[in-house]
Amino acid sequence: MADTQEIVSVLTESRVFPPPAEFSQRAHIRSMQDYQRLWDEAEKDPQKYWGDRAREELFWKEPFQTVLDWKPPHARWFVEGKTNLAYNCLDRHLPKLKDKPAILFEGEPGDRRAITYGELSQQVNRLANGLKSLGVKKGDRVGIYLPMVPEAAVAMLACARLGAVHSVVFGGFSAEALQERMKDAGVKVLLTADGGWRKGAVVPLMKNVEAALTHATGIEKVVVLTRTGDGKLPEGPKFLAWDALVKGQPDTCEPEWVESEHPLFILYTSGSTGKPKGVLHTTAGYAMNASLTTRWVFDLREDDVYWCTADVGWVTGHSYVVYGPLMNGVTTVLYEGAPTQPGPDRFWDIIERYKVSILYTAPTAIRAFMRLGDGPVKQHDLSSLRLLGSVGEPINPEAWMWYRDVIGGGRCPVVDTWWQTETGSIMISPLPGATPTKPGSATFPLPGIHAEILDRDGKRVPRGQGGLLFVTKPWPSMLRSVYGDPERYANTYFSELPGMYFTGDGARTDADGYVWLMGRVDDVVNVAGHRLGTAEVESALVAHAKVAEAAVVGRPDDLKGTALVAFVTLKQGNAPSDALKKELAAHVAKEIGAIARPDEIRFAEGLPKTRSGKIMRRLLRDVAAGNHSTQDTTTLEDLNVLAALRQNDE
Ligand code: 7RM
Repeated sequence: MADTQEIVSVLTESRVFPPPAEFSQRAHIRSMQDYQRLWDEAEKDPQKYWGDRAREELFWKEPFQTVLDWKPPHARWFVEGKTNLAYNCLDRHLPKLKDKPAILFEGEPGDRRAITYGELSQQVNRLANGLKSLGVKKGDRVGIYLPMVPEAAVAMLACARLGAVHSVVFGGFSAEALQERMKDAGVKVLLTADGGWRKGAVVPLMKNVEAALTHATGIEKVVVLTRTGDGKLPEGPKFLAWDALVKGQPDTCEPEWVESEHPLFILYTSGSTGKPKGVLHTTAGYAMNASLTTRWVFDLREDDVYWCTADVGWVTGHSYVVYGPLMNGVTTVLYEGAPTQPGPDRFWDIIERYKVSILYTAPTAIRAFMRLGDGPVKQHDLSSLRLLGSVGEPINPEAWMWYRDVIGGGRCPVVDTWWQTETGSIMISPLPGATPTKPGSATFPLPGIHAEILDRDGKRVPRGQGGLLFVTKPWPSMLRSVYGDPERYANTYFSELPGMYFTGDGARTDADGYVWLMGRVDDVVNVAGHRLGTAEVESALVAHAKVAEAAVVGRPDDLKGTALVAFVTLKQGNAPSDALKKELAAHVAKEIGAIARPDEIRFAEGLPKTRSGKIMRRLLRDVAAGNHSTQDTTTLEDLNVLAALRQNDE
């Protein structure tokens, strides 16, 4: 791990946006005093604070006696309690919300379905009964490899109803990645589809499943939803049509009342080595935190139409497309396809038609829209929006301002939410009715979340100075283990400072105590003795009028230790030139200081990204250094991008 004792933070942001008065008046948390009161309560008596939240947030079949049993690094929350997550998402709402849309679905080709809470409940129960008929029991692992269709949510909820452990694999992953994950998780039944729609083409899910099954996986049955084709199944006794499985199944299925710590899901995430980690989450603590943070951070109201654009294959899709919104009884929008299919205004069209009130998306998408200009946005009435959220990577102030002004019409608070697959739910974020925001800052940890910026000896770093982001006390939705590898769990997350969760991120606070994320600590570079967060240099570059996107990495340098290499994509209508390189270098020097001036600028048509849109800086480091990477590229969005970057080698 990088030594980040003195990460130099040079980006300063002086704009502050207090929450609009009308927003605060109606909000769940209305002022910084309210926030502070909750924070103090949680700090003073965490057992009481979390115990109260758990009782308020969830239906308990049997109450818990012990709020927390903490034997670092192992936590057990709400120990004796029993509950069921599907019951909390569906059954308890039915008396009031049976006819309210739970899911508004739109397929990429334009097909639409509104599914009420009552209908969703029926579908979940039928599938749960179908899975039972295949022998799926409490604790069995079920794989889910589906496009973004309502059945993905149905599948997750059916597993939760039975106490089966789901492991969703993003539909964009390859056969190889799927096989590796299914094998590691010991999946018995896989729920998939013939295909899904993405960018006007079919994603061949079934083909990938067949390829995965040519290797050992342990999968006994594959249930296939018809989405894109004619419903023909592959040959063999393993395959079964989804429709046939649910047909004639009773639409009631008694929920399995599971212990609080019963495993809920395994979700694979990349680590610093090639082999992905199976992050394990359990039931009650996860559910409580997902429910609470969705309501507080997005300030949910009964009549909200809420749209989180993440795929269910990512943790954001788990917590903020499916479980969080459904536990709160709101209407959640599910869109299958690409943001700019068939045209650059698809998102804005969806928002206008469904009167979306809350939009939660990723900086990479925001920058892509910015690159297309304001035109496509202006064709639509976005006045239904009242709140905007961002997640996945640091959002540069320029994109934040564009999001606020152009998408939000200057009226909607922006919540920049920091969290991870491992944390299960949002950890650092504004509360939109309370927190004055600063573009680019995730602001403050939520009540009860002890996010602290420390040096390697565990000492708090002074304000303004960068350090390592730790969570120093357990929280209910924390991961419980790396599936099948408890040692890796302890080593990856709890070995930097004993008993404290290490996030892998660098961060700083400013003079007002606001938290600024500085990227992964392995993205920190040391240039001529100065440590810089690469995100800050990127942010400066993106602030230039001609730049669409930028990724900055270090390259070994005889003189400076590390030289800065910037990969830059330009906004439409701008051509690469040596003059522009000079202009950009000067711009960074002006924005941040000479220490941050890139030593080399390379123009690119695109940047290599993971399927979830994170720039793969490791790969870029290899390209910058002229190495041919042998790294795992299974999550790379477009291998052509990488080939092109290598060809540009001078
Ligand atoms: C939810 C999610 C986690 C990593 C995390 C950070 C980065 C996420 C923000 C952010 C700055 C944010 N889970 N990250 N959100 N960085 N500001 N608001 O993305 O497991 O896939 O990624 O993403 O580096 O460690 S994740």
